[in-house]
Amino acid sequence: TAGKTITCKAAVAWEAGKDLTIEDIEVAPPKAHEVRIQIYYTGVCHTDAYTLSGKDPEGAFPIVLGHEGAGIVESVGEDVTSVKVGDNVVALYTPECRECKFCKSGKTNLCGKIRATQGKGVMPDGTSRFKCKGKELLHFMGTSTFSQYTVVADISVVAITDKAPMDRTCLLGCGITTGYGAAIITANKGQGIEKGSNVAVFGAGCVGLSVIQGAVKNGAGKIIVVDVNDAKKEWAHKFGATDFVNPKSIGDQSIQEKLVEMTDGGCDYTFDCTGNVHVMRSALEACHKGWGESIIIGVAAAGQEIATRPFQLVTGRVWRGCAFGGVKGRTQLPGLVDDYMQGRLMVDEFITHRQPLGGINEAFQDMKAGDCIRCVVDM
Ligand code: NAD
Ligand code: AHE
Ligand code: ZN
Repeated sequence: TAGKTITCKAAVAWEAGKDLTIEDIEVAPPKAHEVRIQIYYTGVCHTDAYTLSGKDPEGAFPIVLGHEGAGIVESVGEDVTSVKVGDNVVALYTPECRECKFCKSGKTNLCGKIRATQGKGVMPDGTSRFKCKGKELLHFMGTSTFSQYTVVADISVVAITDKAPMDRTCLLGCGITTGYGAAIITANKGQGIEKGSNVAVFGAGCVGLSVIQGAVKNGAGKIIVVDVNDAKKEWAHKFGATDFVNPKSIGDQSIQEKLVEMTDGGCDYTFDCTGNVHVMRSALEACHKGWGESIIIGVAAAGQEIATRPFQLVTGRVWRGCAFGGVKGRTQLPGLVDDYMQGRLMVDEFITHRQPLGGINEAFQDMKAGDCIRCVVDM
């Protein structure tokens, strides 16, 4: 198949707000510095639903969504040296070129090399590798994992051990890595949460539960989970939370007052894993005066803004945020896979639902129901 166009099935989003449709699409061969991957499994993340909803200012259609995928390299274009045919890989929506200003800064995992074209839904040369019914389809987040074959830049993929099951490793392509990395890398300016820190995690979905795992790993003190869904209490404790608070069940007290009371003055670290801007404010204001740090992970729709009194920052609280947990995918993801293989990182536990590719719209429905942590789609 190398060098030839492949026709395969993909879930296509033709329009915002509409169901995806399974189509036969044509996937062109990879050009120089590109890799064609056969996707075996993909997770469905809230960010896919966010872009499909039409609320993403970068969202354009028709598009092949999906960014939490694992598969095997089918072919490579010229000058690709980082992966080879047959490698088991995870797609990286946060690439790592190791040569741009961002990559060399040592201060961030955001890579600047292809961000502009990635945001426009095209490959680095400005064109698409996908076609359906004579129309070009856009790429999504440089990954487009809702297709049986996809083409990505060589800096947007990492090889991992073939011993790890791909129906699990796909989840390291976004949700799990994002929360875990936010706790062990992004917090405390790249150092991660210190031992004994009191932590609050707002939202116990895949991302929030992964923050808990990172907090446990770094020896946090209290790990308080805040969620409006009481069914998340059991989940929170399973992953190592020490306390659970439903903000709807604390009477007249605000959630920030409650957390400040529970932690003798405020949390050392709080994490927004909801994407709700009001929650983000509570998370900041639940921080300890003088040093408490709040990390925004949730993605909020276009037009939404965060607010707080500047006094909150004047008195030492810090607002921070991250994409992909601050993790440098090509350098650090293989280590996370090892952690999983050695039993140091829970992954299997996140999979509550499964669907075949034909059931991908049900996967979106599953995700919106309160009992789903992650739905894995078998491509
Ligand atoms: P999820 O829907 O599975 O989990 C969100 C949780 O928040 C749910 O348990 C829900 O009950 C809870 N919640 C909702 N409103 C709440 C409120 N007002 N107070 C407290 N809890 C509330 O979502 P997820 O997959 O874990 O993703 C969480 C967010 O992170 C989404 O916005 C997603 O788009 C974003 N995300 C960001 C990155 C990144 O790199 N920054 C990566 C992945 C996901
Ligand atoms: N296009 C959106 C931004 C969405 C967003 O923030 N995406 C995160 C990853 S979410 C994964 O589930 C991200 O990587 N951000 C950094 C970046 O460079 O996009 C919008 O609102 O414009
Ligand atoms: Zn995601």
